[in-house]
Amino acid sequence: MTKQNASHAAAAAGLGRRRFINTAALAGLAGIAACTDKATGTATPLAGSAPAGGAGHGAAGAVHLKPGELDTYYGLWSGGHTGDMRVLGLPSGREITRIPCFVPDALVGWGVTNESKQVMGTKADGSLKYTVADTHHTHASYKDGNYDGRYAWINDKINSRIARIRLDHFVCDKITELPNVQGFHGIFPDKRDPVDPAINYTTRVFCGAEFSIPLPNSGSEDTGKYHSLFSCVDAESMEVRWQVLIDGNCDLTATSYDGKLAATNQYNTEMGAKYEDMMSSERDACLFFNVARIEAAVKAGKFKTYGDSKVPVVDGTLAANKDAKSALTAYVSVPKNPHGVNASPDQKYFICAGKLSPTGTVIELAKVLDWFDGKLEKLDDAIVAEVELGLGPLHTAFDGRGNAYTTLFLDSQVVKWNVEKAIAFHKGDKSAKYVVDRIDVQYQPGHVNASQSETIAADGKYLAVGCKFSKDRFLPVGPLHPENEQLIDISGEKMVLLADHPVRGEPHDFIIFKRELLRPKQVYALDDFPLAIKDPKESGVLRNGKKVTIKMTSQAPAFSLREFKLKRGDEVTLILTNLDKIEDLTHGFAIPKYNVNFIVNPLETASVTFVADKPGVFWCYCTHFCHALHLEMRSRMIVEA
Ligand code: CUK
Ligand code: CUA
Ligand code: CA
Repeated sequence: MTKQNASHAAAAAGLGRRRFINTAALAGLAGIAACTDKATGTATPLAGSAPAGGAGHGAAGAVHLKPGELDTYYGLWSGGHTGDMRVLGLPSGREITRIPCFVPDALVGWGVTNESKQVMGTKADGSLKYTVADTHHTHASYKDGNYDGRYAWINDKINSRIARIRLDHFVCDKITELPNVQGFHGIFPDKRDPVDPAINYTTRVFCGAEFSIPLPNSGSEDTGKYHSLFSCVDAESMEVRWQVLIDGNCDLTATSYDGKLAATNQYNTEMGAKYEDMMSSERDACLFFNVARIEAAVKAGKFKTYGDSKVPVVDGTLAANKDAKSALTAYVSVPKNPHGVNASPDQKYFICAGKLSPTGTVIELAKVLDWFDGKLEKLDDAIVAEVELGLGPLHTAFDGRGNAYTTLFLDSQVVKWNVEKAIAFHKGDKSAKYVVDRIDVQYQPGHVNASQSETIAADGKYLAVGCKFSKDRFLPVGPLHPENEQLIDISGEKMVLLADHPVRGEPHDFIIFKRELLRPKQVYALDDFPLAIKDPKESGVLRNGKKVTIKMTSQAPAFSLREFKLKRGDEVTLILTNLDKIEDLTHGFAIPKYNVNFIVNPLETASVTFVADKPGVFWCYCTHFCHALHLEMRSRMIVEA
């Protein structure tokens, strides 16, 4: 089959296959007795080449931890529409916590306290700028090619924001809104500095914008003038360092281990406004960025700015980057509306999954660098393999033993394939059997990730698959199903399905890392908070006209102020420091009818600001169970009319 035919076949089969799967699943429900594995009770409506359940396999026991037994891996899961990051323990799949980022959270008072509102961003009247989000991708900071446990980042596609999570406290401490873009999607930190060898850790985070817009965004209908930008955010300051104006759009993002290259796959090189136009070409691109050259261009003043933004924007369009020796960007042609781009742990390749083409494309990074150096004449020769994998390939993970695992959205499978064998096959060795195994998943899988996958320490133990549908996998709960996250044992030659766990929609992406790499602190330091009230004796009500500051501390089972008096109309800021310093001794503080509730962890300080507009007596109470006298832990707010 020629590449062109293959793409057509895939696109056509794709639309048909999806219909088939949906009806097949329904048929599966109707005829469940006929297709239920008696031993496991697992419905297997899809016929496949691999067992759908882990029956009879010793590995299945691995996910059932005994009470009190700890997981061996952390999973950082994107929270989807809930705008948070979820922390799972693996292999159990237990959700341990959620870290609110973009959307208010009632447990901790995220979006209620002044400190969290400052991180989230407010309007002039003090209310939150945004209260919706759509997170897709989460990645963590690196040192020497492995996770270093400092930070994680997560994107909000709706409002083009990037949030940073401090992994010492598991809290979001900064959010940046990217200028000049819409549909910020892919995200990936760099793994070292391209110029200074001493900087062997993450200092940049790359962000791809999926939608193209007019610059400035004037509301123009002429899509010929629309643009996407690729952004670089400083990992420490979280300011946008620079952006690149490109042809086509961005989607997912990957970075090389030497820090020299970042890339994004492009599915809309056509710059179409309708999906038919976006899939009209047989090939799109994987777009590479030469990080050192871009930063040199910025330094030399070769940039523009747009509108109010001061961020330097360099020209990465095709026309301006024809000369390899000075090019900032390189557009490598890959088949039809590619999806994920992933960096192999051997540091050599980026793999682009074909989506509308049934292929995976392997791009050798050394050859892309050769092109930039003028040593490789044809950029497309950087492609060392383009092999058929199955229908609807989306994302790829790695086991550190030379194998790649790619999700096939339309085939509802994960395919395990050997990268070097695929390269041999592509070179002409037709005896090279690069497909090692296939496993059916339930159902259509999007993201996939393996333990430590995109690090030099990929350990090939577990593979998690984010399945977009969960028909007949869990107890019915009405029209909205959870997604089905499946865990697969990849330690052997054949993949073995270990477990399903439901997650609230829709995570998209996640990373899995060894628990030793994270050493979170359980208790804050008082000095972490400038407003900290270090001694209960500092408590009190300070009045300055209508402005009132209440200082309070908590020590189980009491707040330092048993009551406090306000006048109607006072503008109140209440500061609460939890002086309990014992691990896990958290207090809450709720004010009825004032829409206030937040928590303070051991030695944490938080504040809220409100107008005392309702006269009366209000029992402020502790909302977090802390003590046998938890219910008695209160303070009385008296607002005089
Ligand atoms: S995208 Cu969702 S399955 Cu946003 Cu990473 Cu591929
Ligand atoms: Cu303090 Cu409950
Ligand atoms: Ca396209």
